[in-house]
Amino acid sequence: MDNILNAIKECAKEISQMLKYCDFGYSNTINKTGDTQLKLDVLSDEIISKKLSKLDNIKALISEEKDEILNLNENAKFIVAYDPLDGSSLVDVNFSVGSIFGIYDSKISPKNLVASLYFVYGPRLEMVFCLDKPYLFRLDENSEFIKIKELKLTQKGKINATGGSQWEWSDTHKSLIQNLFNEKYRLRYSGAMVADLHQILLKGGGLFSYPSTTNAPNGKLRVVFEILPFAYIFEKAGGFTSDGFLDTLFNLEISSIHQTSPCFFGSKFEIQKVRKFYLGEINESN
Ligand code: P6P
Repeated sequence: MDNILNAIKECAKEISQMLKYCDFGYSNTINKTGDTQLKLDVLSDEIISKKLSKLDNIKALISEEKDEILNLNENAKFIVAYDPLDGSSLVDVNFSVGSIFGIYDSKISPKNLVASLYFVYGPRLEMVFCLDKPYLFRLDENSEFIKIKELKLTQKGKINATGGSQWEWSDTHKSLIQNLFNEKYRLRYSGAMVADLHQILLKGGGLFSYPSTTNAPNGKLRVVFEILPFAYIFEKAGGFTSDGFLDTLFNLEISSIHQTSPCFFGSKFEIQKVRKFYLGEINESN
C-alpha cells in the first residue's frame, strides 16, 4: 500500500499548488449526486486518476466526480474511493477545502475499508493518515510530509458543527442541536466537511452532524468516499459515529457507490446523546 500512499501524497501536493492560481469557474457538467462540477473538481479528479491508474496493485477507482467505477487491474487488491476536492465551492472565498480517500481491500464494503486518509488545503497542507491509529502530518519547507502527532478524541468536546439548513431539520434534530448549545457548545461550521471534521479531531472532541433533512431525507454526504473514510479515522481516534440510530456507521449497508446517509461523528458523550434523541429516549425538555 506504500506506493498508493506515496502517489496520493504527490497528488495532494499538485492539487494544493493548483488551488493557489486556478480558475474557479464552473464546468457545464454535474456529478452523479447532482453537484455542478467546478473546473477544479474535474482537474483534481484528473490529477488523481491519472497518477493512480498507473499503479498495478489498484483494482479500481471510485470518484465523486465519476458516475461509474473505473476498473483497472482485475486481480489487484485495492480499490481507492475518493472525493478529489471536497468543499470546492468554497475555494473562491478562500476557505480550507480538502481531498478524502478510502482504501478498500478487494471489495466495497464497510468491513473491507483498511485505511483512510484526507488532506486539508489550508494555511498549511496537512494530512491525516490512518491504518490502525490516525496520525497528523504537515508538509514542511522541503515538501515532505512530517509526522506531527497521533490524534485522540476525548470523551466529550465543546464544538457543535451543524450541517444542513436549519429550516430543513426535523424537530428531533432541532432539539438535539439546541440541547448542545444549551450545554454551552460552540458553533464551528465552515461548510467543508474536511475542515470541520479536522477541527474536531485536532481540538479533541465535539459533534459534526449532517442529518436527514426535508430536502435530503438520506442525507447529503456520500458513504463510500466521504462518510466511511472519516468514520474509520474517528473510531480509531476513540470517537464514535452513527446515522442517528445505528451504533456505528460501519453497520451501514452499501447498495450504490454514490449512496448518501445521514451521519454523526463525535466523542462518546455526543454520539450517545444523538442516539438518545433519535431513538426517542429524551427530548429538549430533559
Ligand atoms: P451544506 C461540501 O459541498 C459538502 O459536500 C461537505 O463538505 C459539507 O459538509 C456539506 O457539503 C455542506 O453542505 O448543505 O451544509 O452547505
